[in-house]
Amino acid sequence: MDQQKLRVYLFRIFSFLKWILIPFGICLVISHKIEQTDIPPQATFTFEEHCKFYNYSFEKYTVTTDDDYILSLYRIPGKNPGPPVLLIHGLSNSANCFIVNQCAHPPAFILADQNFDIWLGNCRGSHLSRGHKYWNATIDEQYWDWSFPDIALYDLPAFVSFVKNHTGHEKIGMVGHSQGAAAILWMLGYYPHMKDDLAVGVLIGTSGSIFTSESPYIQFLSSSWLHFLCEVIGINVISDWSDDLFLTKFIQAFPEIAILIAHDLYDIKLNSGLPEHLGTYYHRMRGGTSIKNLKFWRQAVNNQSKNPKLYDYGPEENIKKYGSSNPPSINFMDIETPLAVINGKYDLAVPQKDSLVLKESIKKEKLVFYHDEYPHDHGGLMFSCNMTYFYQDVTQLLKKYLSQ
Ligand SMILES: *[C@@H]1O[C@H](CO)[C@@H](O)[C@H](O)[C@H]1NC(C)=O
Ligand SMILES: *[C@@H]1O[C@H](CO)[C@@H](O)[C@H](O)[C@H]1NC(C)=O
Ligand SMILES: *[C@@H]1O[C@H](CO)[C@@H](O)[C@H](O)[C@H]1NC(C)=O
Ligand SMILES: *[C@@H]1O[C@H](CO)[C@@H](O)[C@H](O)[C@H]1NC(C)=O
Ligand SMILES: CC(=O)N[C@H]1CO[C@H](CO)[C@@H](O)[C@@H]1O
Repeated sequence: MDQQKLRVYLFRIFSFLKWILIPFGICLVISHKIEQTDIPPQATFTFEEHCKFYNYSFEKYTVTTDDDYILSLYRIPGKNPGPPVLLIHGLSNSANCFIVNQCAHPPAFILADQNFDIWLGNCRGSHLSRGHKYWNATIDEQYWDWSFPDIALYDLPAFVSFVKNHTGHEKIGMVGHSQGAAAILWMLGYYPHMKDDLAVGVLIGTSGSIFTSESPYIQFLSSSWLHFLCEVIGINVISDWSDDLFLTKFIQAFPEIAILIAHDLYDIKLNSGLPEHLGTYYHRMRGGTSIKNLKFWRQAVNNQSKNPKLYDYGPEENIKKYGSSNPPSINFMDIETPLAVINGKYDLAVPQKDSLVLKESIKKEKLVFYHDEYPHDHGGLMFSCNMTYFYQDVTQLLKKYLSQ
């Protein structure tokens, strides 16, 4: 081989290799940067550590539902515990969402400071609530055979009953965010007699029946191809919590990308938040939810109805499960408990027009408060740097109805 040929040969090899070496080098540099990124201690606190750090007392209980799920229920009694208030978190989340705000006093602490006895439920599927009498969530597929109506009709009543028994209070207050607020609504629509247990339900950032979410993330989670893909691969749980910190560090290392991705649920500019908080929110907030639950929400999106239905298995299976070819439906007009509806005007996940439908779906005399103009988006209702404005209203409502 003469030198000329060798040179051409080497040149070709190099031209080819650069397509591998350059991206490989870039990946190395990026992953090094991510590895070297520091994350704040709050990002990895447990719920208990978080309470301790901010000097709030913490208690933990377990509650078994009528369908054998074993859930964790947290309590922040505050210094001078008065009437109990039960907080319910949203989709694929956990009780963490009520304490993790990094730039303002978080909701659970605001209410504890006002001498409410704060209880926080962790609904089934959340990584803080994976117990079951018979199934192991890690290995038994059956554990994940549930959807939203099961949270509303089993988890919430179990929490309410436990809190009432433990505190001896006849009636408690409830506050829910997003899916958690919808669960309160469904529970009360299905069990109107629970007016005897609840003094007031405060529904934050929820749409009730009509569900036309404009958030790309929510649309992604409810897309049929995603559910199909998960079924094919055999995944039962999505958006799960993990103790791996790679993505958290990635968010911390590349805040511009994180801000862009978070934008549709939590717009940093709107909420005057700091990019370095995003990693903490991301790590602490993922709870995990079942694919069946996402399928349920797709059904809800597809069958827009003022009287929403329980999970639709198809006519034949419905007869076996429910005794009729159509799933039972919920009528919010049956609700006899005072309700407050609170929404943000920049919320893409629950647009104002959905909120207005909810307003019309509840008996006028039971809708004791309605405000859909708070200057927040969906995440801002929990993590805005200015929580005083609307939490003053929440506190006043709870005081008014719990002192009766
Ligand atoms: C918690 O209390 C300790 C002791 O009183 C105090 O030093 C600390 O600053 C408090 N922490 C917070 C976050 O307020
Ligand atoms: C569930 O199964 C996993 C994997 O086999 C195991 O590590 C875990 O201890 C089990 N959990 C319980 C509560 O038995
Ligand atoms: C609360 O007390 C009632 C009456 O004693 C009992 O039936 C119910 O199971 C209790 N609920 C819980 C969650 O402990
Ligand atoms: C909080 O928001 C309210 C309502 O938008 C506003 O009036 C108030 O000035 C804000 N407070 C701060 C500290 O930004
Ligand atoms: C009860 C009802 O109308 N169910 C329909 C909801 O939408 C799905 C499509 O996602 C239909 O298959 C159901 O029949």
